[in-house]
Amino acid sequence: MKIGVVMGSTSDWGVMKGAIEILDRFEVEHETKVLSAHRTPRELEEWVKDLRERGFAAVIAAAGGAAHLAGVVAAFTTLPVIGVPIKGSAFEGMDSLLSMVQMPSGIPVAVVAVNGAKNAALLAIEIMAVSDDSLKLKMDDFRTEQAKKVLSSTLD
Ligand code: RP5
Repeated sequence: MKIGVVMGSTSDWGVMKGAIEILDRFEVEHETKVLSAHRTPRELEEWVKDLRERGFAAVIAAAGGAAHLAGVVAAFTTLPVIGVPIKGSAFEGMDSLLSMVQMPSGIPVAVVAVNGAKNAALLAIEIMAVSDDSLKLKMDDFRTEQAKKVLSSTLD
């Protein structure tokens, strides 16, 4: 199974690299695209429509401003869609957050924090791990390692 990662602009890449790092760390296959709900709506539909048939488990969609991308992706697939609101130059990312999180009933988008690319990848992996025991073990190791870091941390 694979994870799709789509972002509205190359300007989102600086944040979205964080998701790719996590997917690589867990050795999860992924396909990354720059496609926009506004600027390339037809190409976006074309990419999304057969993701399930192509073996994808979930889609991460990142956008800033009037961030319709995740909602539009969700309109074209019944795969789980995880939205990453990107912090733009206005409103500290609140505009993107509200655009993604306030999806009308019937077409869900799971939304992580503003610029929360890493959590989006972790959530996507957790979705895959429901039916993948080796991935579940990797997630357990990740959590253990994270806890160890906290417990061994010191203050200056
Ligand atoms: C959104 O508009 C993109 O996702 C990006 O976060 C924002 C700004 O895009 P650019 O003007 O930098 O291409 O569609």
